[in-house]
Amino acid sequence: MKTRSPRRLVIVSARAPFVSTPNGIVRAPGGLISALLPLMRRARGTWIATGADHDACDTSELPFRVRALSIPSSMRAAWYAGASNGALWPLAHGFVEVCRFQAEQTRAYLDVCRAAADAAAENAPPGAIVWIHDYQLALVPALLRARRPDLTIGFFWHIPWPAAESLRVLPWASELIEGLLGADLVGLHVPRYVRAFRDALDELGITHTSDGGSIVVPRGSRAARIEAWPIGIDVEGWAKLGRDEDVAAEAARIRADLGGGRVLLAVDRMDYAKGIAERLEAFERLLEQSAEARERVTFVQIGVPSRETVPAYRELRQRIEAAVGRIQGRFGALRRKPVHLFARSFESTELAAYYLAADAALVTPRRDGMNLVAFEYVATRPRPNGRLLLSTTAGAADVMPEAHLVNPYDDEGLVSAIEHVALAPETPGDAARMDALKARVSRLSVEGWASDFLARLSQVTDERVASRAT
Ligand code: ADQ
Repeated sequence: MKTRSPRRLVIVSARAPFVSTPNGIVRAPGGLISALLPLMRRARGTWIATGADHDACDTSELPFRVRALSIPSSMRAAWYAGASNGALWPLAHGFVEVCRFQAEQTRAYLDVCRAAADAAAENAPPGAIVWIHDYQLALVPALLRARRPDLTIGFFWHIPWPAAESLRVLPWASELIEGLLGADLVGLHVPRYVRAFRDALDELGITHTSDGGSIVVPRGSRAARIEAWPIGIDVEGWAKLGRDEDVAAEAARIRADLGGGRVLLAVDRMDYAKGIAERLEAFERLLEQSAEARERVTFVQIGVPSRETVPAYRELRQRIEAAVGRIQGRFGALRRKPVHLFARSFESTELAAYYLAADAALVTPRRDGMNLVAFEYVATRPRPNGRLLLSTTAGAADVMPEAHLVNPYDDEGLVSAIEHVALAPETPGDAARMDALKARVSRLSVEGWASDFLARLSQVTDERVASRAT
């Protein structure tokens, strides 16, 4: 698709592009921020962040503005730890039993969305493009549309779209959908989620039509479109790290330190949806069953702590640490540690060294909107070696069919899939799979994703204006 530099752009997200650290203000981690920053620099627009710290928003030296909203801490907790991560997140990932719906939290969610919509309305010049991100801000499109019908509004939902059956338990499902339909274009990662969105519209009796792969929902004189826009990563950035001599030397040191056997790697935010505890338990069963695994296989789990104000996340951390301690106690020896857990954030050079060092990456979330680690592992490897084990329930599985796919809910299947990627003798088929995966990932650049989404947003709005004029 032809890309053009977006003009008059406003981005609304829970996270700010910068964070304060003990070493000063630095760019927030993650590919999304890296993709949006160059667009924002060119557009000289405004970035509105609802969950940011104010110190990190003094951007007088930048060609764009960052506005952190002042949200009282109790409201912020009810919106973020409550409605967003205690209700919408588990709902979208199929953990309905974990969901807690509390009226006070729903009110806070609405209040934060309203504050974000007000800030966008005040900061957007006439006819500007506003791009809103993620499930923490799903009501913003309709609230903003009511205040500023002149704007072009895009929304991207980064997590799975919930099945209609799950969505039925959300007391404000209809408000959620109506909130999103305030946008001109709603992006989801894969066509499977677009189909689930269509089911939700059917459940609520909302009229819609199909146009190719997109759903069109008439809303008065305009329409909202729902489409699949698979996100990517900074492919060249990761590939460059993979070719770096220092990174390669560090990878060799890691392998040597781990004893020279087979190395399995997992990298996640510590989140129950990522299946970390179940993966460790499956690895434990593999060690029970296989003497070869006990002798030769080491599993490295890198897990950055996350959302620790939410009880389910604190419990998860304990479960993970208990599993690691148990495995070590049962199968470890003075000079042999079968599992290593790093519960902290890594620099990208460090991560790249681990990606290079690993014979296989275990990307086995219970459910995941996409999963960027699967892409990063593949992109970092200079040669077509290594194996990727990937859950069928991650969005990434839809765009990486050559991975070793596994159903993470099939306990025995998970153990044998881990055994296969760890120990099966290498065949020419392995290189062919990795070559195919590398070709797929090379087409998934996050910068292209962001500029193509914005170009599509301008296009659907131009079509609307043209059809009104005829
Ligand atoms: P996340 O749930 O955060 O994103 P994911 O897509 O895996 O999940 O991205 C995690 C990112 O954090 C990766 O870039 C990874 O390198 C990095 N990371 C993880 N652990 C780290 C550590 N210890 N140190 C440093 N970096 C670490 C949400 C959705 C996903 C979707 C993305 C993008 O839940 O499904 O793919 O948004 O839309």
